[in-house]
Amino acid sequence: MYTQALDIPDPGREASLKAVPPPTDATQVAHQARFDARIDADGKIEPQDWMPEAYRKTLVRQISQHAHSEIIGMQPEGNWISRAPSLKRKAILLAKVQDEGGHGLYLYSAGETLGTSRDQMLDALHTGKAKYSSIFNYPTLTWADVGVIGWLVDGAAIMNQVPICRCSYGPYARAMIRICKEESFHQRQGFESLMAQMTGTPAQRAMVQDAVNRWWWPVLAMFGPPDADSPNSAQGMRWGIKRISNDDLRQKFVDATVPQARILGVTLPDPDLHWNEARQQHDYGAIDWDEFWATVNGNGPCNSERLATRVKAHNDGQWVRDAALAHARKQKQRTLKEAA
Ligand code: BYC
Repeated sequence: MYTQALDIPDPGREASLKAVPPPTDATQVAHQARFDARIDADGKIEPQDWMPEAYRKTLVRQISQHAHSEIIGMQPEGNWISRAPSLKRKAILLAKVQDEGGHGLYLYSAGETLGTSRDQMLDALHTGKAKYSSIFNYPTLTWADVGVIGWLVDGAAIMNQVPICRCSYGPYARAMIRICKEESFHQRQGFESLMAQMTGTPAQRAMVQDAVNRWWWPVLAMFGPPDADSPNSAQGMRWGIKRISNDDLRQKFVDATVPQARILGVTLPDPDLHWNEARQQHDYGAIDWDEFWATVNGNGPCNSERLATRVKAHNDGQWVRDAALAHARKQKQRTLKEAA
């Protein structure tokens, strides 16, 4: 359903941008030149390789935010597990939410290869310093929301994440390959669940339409600010971390989703959404960026609830971490005793 094609922008476009900050001595210059050559050749940077501090910092920022999004993203759907309408839907939802937790763990591991500990990343999340995707600060009011998250939120996530499979940082790129395969299943189960609801009663169809109306705009904003207002894009593209811009991904998503909405029989809530014959793409209406920034900055409908739930889960799990550490200490002592 989603293309694996990667329309990488014209390499000449960012040719004048170089990694920041500029190197300070001859050794640094040589390291930087090797790094730039590897990036220019579309090669991979691995954890043991020299890399500019700004590249490392950008990756820690993006990978940890991505991991946090997966972990916080378990909540909106997780609270429907006990209310799923059948055993089949419950089993699917359990597997999906568990997958999201797994994605968070692969991504924390990828982040750790850059020299930042999991505790540091979690601390940044729990103290509100780190960002996570704006989309998970919206409530799931009905069962249809769960299907819409699969169809639209996972659909947008795939669109954004497939290009990251070719990210210049090896551990992140490799983690994304497995994650994208699982996201693909998530997207299809969401579509299939909505299809079942759309062939149900008028009330069920209305419930799906209502969920689409509430999620459509936040999903479009999920791709990030317009390119002109995206401070990290140019450097991210130069480093091969980001392959396709926020606006280009958003456009690809709109173009892929319109025919799917038609098949489902739902209306996308945008009177300005039209096929533009000249551009061979859809035009769409204005996104409310004030709402996006308010949500990103902690003032969305569920920000405090999401963070409080996450911090409580972490604190409630302290005894498990303590027990695991105590067990590891005992094992070590036993091994030392046996060796003595
Ligand atoms: N929400 O310069 P920009 C999933 C921030 S979860 C919040 O364009 P960049 C799933 C941005 O961080 C998958 N903040 O930034 C799980 C930056 O602030 P900082 C989630 C956002 O990095 C459960 C500022 O705005 N996917 O699939 O070049 C159930 C300026 O932006 C958002 C990922 O995490 C946002 N939506 O591009 C179901 C993908 N957008 O950091 C599904 C990985 C922007 O400078 N991340 N900001 O303070 C990325 O691809 C990029 O980081 C972004 C932003 C496209 C998100």
